Amino acid sequence: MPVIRKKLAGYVGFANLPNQVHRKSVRKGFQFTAMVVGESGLGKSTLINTLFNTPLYPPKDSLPPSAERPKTVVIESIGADIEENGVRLHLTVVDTPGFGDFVNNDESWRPIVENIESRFDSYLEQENRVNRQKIVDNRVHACLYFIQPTGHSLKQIDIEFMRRLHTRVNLIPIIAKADTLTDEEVRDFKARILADIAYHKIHIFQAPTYENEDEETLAEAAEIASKIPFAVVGSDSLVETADGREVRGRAYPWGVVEVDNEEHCDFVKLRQMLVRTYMEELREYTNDVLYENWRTEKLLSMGVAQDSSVFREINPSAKIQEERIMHEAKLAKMEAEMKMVFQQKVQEKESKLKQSEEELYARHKDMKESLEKQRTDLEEKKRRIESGRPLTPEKNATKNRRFLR
Ligand SMILES: Nc1nc2c(ncn2[C@@H]2O[C@H](COP(=O)(O)OP(=O)(O)O)[C@@H](O)[C@H]2O)c(=O)[nH]1
Ligand SMILES: [Mg+2]
Repeated sequence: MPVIRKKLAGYVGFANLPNQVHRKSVRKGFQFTAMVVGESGLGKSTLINTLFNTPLYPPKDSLPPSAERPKTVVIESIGADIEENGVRLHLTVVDTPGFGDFVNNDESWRPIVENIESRFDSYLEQENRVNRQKIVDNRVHACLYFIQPTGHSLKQIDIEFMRRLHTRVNLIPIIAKADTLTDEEVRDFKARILADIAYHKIHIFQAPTYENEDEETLAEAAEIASKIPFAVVGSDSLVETADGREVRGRAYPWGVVEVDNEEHCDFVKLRQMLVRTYMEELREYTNDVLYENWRTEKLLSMGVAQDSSVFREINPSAKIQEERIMHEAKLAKMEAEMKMVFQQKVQEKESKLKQSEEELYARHKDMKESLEKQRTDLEEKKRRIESGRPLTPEKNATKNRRFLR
């Protein structure tokens, strides 16, 4: 499975992610893995290229008729590092060419389930390591399931696939090549697909709504939800419209179907859901529900009884609270350390001052003493002069004697 690394250009929309998540993940960058499933020729590769605004998939080499076609579903993944407004995203697209292309497709879903579970396995294995700092999250966060634009209803293989996969991955059903259907056909087809999905109790990804959200957010969520299954048109080339605009789209004798025009298809809404609005929700649901359920099943099947004190559910608000407490403790520690350093400095300064004060005092004392001595000496001299006695008796005595002579 070769991983191709590319620097991508062009606006995708995930720079909006900081609004969705913790700053920490922004610094580290995101890992997001999307899987595309559907029969060959439904436009999977084209849509991925359209979605990420880049030729992630090179044009297909058409196989010569004599060539041996693979007999199983081949799973390939392509990776790309995208950066937008300083937000890094490591995107992996898992493609499943060959799905549904066989005479007997009864087990087409099996290699895909195995692939998804082996990614859970790898995550579990990393979680169990002593050092869990560098966990690489290769779990599939969203699975775009391409439905053939028949205009009838879901086929057996679609139902089978979704039934097998809905407990393991966020399913996002998509009507491929919607430009081959009229608006009316799309509307009816959508209704029938949703009815089938409900009838078979298939769980597709539903955007969560929270209380106390503003009207705009609620309206956006409702708008996105109303488009499921997204009827999409993919194109990696630009075409000219009748009014002379260059757009991504598909040209027909009767006109141009524009990929980025919400009147023409649901591509913009799909991208909005996948990348801008719900990338973090998809990651969270994968981690908290899909992966957690798989892990519990796996551990139970291995005979490990669930100890609720060990496998406690991760509650996001409790986690934020925990992080906040830890952050506050860190701040308090820093403050205490700073206080200590400050006190030490003050003490040093004080003892230095005291020392120089003592020195000054000693000098002052010396000077005062010597001044005192000088003063008493002078007073003594003064008294002697006043009393007429010689200042220095012995010396003056000889002098006087000489004088007297
Ligand atoms: N009409 C129409 N054709 C498309 C659309 N998307 C892709 N195609 C064409 O369908 C063919 C198969 O596309 P490809 O992306 O290779 O399909 P994949 O096998 O599912 O990966 C190509 O000729 C595409 O140009 C679409 O939205 N509408
Ligand atoms: Mg392809």
